[in-house]
Amino acid sequence: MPTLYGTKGSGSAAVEAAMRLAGQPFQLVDAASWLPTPGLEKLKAANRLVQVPTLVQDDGTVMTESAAILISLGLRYPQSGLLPRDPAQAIRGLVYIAANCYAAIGVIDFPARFCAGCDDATAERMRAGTTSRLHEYWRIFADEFGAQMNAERPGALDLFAAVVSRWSGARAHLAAERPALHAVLERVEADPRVADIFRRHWPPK
Ligand SMILES: N[C@@H](CCC(=O)N[C@@H](CS)C(=O)NCC(=O)O)C(=O)O
Repeated sequence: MPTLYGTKGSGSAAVEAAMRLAGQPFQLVDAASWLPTPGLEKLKAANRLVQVPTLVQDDGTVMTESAAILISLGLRYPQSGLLPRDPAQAIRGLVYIAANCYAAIGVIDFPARFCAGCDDATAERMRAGTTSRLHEYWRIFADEFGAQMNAERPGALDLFAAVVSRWSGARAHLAAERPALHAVLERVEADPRVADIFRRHWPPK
């Protein structure tokens, strides 16, 4: 059985949901760079960036990078509907989220990695600037990819957008600035096939 390394509220939620839609069982190991769990050493061995999601296949093959994992699942399990029949624009959307939105989260979470001799005030300025840019990325995503989103039958792009927009105030920003996309994301999370996964990662307040 494949092993998925991840933890609550992290990007592993998108891969969990995708594996569910693909009908593929997997073992979930609670691990993340900031969590001293028993799974941490194995995560470190599998992924030198110590990031989740990390998916290790039965044969030991390691898959990292959310967009690549989701695309590979969509290709391997075409009946899952994770990718549309002509997947080019969905792949573009997945890479857009990974390259822009997810990367910005890395700066917001760990500013000192990107700033030599970073002091607290500089880290805060980096967070503020990157958050503002992140929200712009989401407005552009709504305008460029909103028409491709499919709340009726969520695929990889829908799941990834729902998960990554959970962070750094993006969802509230979309509610105010792009309510149509916000409504679609809420419906994606409520899909009965994956709703329990979203509720476990982000329990309703
Ligand atoms: N490029 C990776 C980014 C993954 C990532 O940053 N994951 C976060 C959790 S949501 C993480 O593990 N961060 C810990 C760290 O960078 O130390 C992807 O697209 O999957």
